[in-house]
Amino acid sequence: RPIAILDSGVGGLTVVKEVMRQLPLERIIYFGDTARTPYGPRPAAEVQQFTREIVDYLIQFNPKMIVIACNTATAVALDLIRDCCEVPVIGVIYPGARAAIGLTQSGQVGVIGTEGTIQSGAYEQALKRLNPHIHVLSQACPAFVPLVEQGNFRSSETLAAVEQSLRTLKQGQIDSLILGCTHYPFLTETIAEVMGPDVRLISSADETAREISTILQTQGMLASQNIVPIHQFCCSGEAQMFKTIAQQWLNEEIVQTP
Ligand code: DGN
Repeated sequence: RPIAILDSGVGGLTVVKEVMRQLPLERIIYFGDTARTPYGPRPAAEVQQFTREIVDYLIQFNPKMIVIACNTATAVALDLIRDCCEVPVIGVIYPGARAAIGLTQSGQVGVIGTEGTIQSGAYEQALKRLNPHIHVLSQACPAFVPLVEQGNFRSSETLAAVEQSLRTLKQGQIDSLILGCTHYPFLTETIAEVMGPDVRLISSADETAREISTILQTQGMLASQNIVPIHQFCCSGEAQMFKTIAQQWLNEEIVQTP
C-alpha cells in the first residue's frame, strides 16, 4: 500500500524527496492541486473543502497513511481529515515545531509561511504547547509560492522578494527559522543567504519524513518487500510545469497519473 502525500502544488515534493531518501522502499502516490494553488490567501473553509476532495480522491489508491504536506491545509484541516479517515493522517506543523524546540538555544524562533498558516497561529500554538517560554516571531511571505510554482528558485527577482519579505524578521534575535510552508525548501539557498549563518533553517519537510518513518515503524507498517517502488504523481492543473519541477527536484523520471 502506498503513502498518499498531498499539497496545493509542487511544495509537497519537498516531503516526497525526503521520504524517498529516508524510506526508499515506500511507494508514494502524490497529488498537487496546481489548478487551485495558492491556498495561502483562501478562506479556511475553502482550504478544508479542497483538502477533503483530494483525500476522497486519494483513498481509491488504498493508502496506508495520508500526509497533508501543506502547512496551510494542516493548519485548518488536519483534525477534520483525521476524523474521517481510518488510516493514520499526519500534517507538517507539529514535526517542524518539535525540531525548532530541540534546536533553539536563545528561545527565539522565527516562522515563515503563507498568510493562512500565519493567521491561524498554528505554529505559535504548537511551539508554546511544547515550551511555554518560547518567543515566536512570525512572518507571512505570500510572494514565495508563486515564484516556486513557476520554477523560479534562484533568480535576482527571487532574491529581491526574499530580502524584502524577511527584512523585519532579520531585525529580530532569532536563532532558528521554521520554513513553515512546504514550498520554501525550494528557496533554501536564497533564504539562507539572506538570513545569514547565525540562523538555522528548519525544513518541515525533513522533520515530517522522520515522523512518517517513526509512525510506520511503531505500527509495523513499513514496506517489507525489497522492490524499488514506482511512485505516481498527479496534479489538477497544467501537467508540463509540474513534471519539469518534479523531475528536476527529485532527480528522476516521474510517472504521471491522469
Ligand atoms: N505548500 C503549502 C504550505 O505548506 O502551506 C502552501 C502553498 C500555497 O498554496 N500557498
